[in-house]
This record gives sequence, C-alpha cells and structure tokens, in this order.
Amino acid sequence: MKFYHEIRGCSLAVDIVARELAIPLDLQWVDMASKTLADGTDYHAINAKGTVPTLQLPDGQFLSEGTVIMQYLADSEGSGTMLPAYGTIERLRVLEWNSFIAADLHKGGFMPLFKAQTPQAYRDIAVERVCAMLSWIDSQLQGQTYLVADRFTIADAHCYTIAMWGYVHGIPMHRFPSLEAYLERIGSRRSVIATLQATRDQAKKVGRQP
Ligand SMILES: N[C@@H](CCC(=O)N[C@@H](CS)C(=O)NCC(=O)O)C(=O)O
Repeated sequence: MKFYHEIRGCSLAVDIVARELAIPLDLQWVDMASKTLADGTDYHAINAKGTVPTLQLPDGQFLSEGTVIMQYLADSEGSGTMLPAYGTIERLRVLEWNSFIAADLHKGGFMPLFKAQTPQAYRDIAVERVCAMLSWIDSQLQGQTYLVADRFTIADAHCYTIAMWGYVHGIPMHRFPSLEAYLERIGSRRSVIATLQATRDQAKKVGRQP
C-alpha cells in the first residue's frame, strides 16, 4: 500500500505502527513546502486537504487522518495487540488517548510553534499549554510502562511521535521524568529505530535536516 509521509511529520506514528505489525508500506515522501511528490505530482490530487498522512487502500481509495489510518492497520492485522478488540474498555482508552494526542497535543498545543508567523506572545501561551499537557501525560505514566493495558499500542506510537517534538521546540522535557523515561523506552524499539532511519535516509537524499 502506498503511504504518503513527511520528514518529521506526524505520519511517523503510522510508519511505526505498520513496522510493529509487519505490514509493508510503500513510502511516498511528500515535499510539504511545495505539496508535491518526488515525480512532481501535485499532492492535492491524493489528499485535497494537503496534509499527511494518507494511505492508499487496497481498493485504490485514499484514507487520511492519522488516528483512523492507525486504527485501520491495527484492526486489519487482526491480532488485537496494538488496538484491543471492539467492546473492551482498553480499546476505548487507546482511542481516547489518540483523540487527545491528535486534537489537543498536536493541533492545539504544538502546531502554533511550527509556524514562523506565530507572534511571540502566542508562542508563550502555546508553550505553557504544551507543558501543562506533557505534565498531565507524565502523571499518567508514573509506574506505567505504556499508556494503556501494559502493552505497546497505537496510542504509544502516536504519543512518542508528537511528544518528541518537545525536544525540537526547546520544551523543558526534564520537568517530566516519567515521560522522558517512556520516550527513551519507546525510542529503543526496533520499529522506531527503523522508521527514524528511513526518515534520516530520506532527509539525506533531499538535503534536509532529519
Ligand atoms: N488531522 C490530520 C492532521 C495532519 C497534519 O496536520 N499533518 C501535518 C504534518 S504533521 C501537515 O500535513 N501539515 C501541513 C499543512 O497543514 O499544510 C491528522 O491527524 O492526520
């Protein structure tokens, strides 16, 4: 399946999930500055919103929204390891985390920090909001190896991807020791090492910072 990905993007979470589940993806890197693919095709023809990630399904349709793509991959693999079965409270907890990470931590928290036009006064507000959310995540991780059900789920792949942006934006991550230990633990997984290597390889190919 073709998977539309970006260097340093939230699409990293989907790549981690696919590697964990041994589902092969054909990585199609999108240049987000020009919204084009390697062959010059306009990415809007794939996803009119112009956002990554997007997955091309076996019937040719395109599926966007990272949390839904992760859910699709985990359910289609079928073992229930990365997303517990329908009807369980653990499944709801995983989806609850994913919604919070996508809507609040990513969009409501980090997104303004990626925009050069964001005024400093709003940057300060965004940093404060991000710190409050990371502090809450830190409290949830005390004594926990993973976010839910004591095993690595799609919510962990997602949380790792977005929380790591804290290091990019100078957030004082040392204030969240349980979260930092968790990020180190997740970062040592084979799937995560492999996806980060793929990102570095692509960054080198196009002369960008990974
Ligand atoms: N709601 C989408 C948002 C995805 C999103 O914002 N992705 C970023 C990259 S991390 C993006 O494509 N930004 C480019 C843009 O908004 O123009 C999802 O969760 O998949």
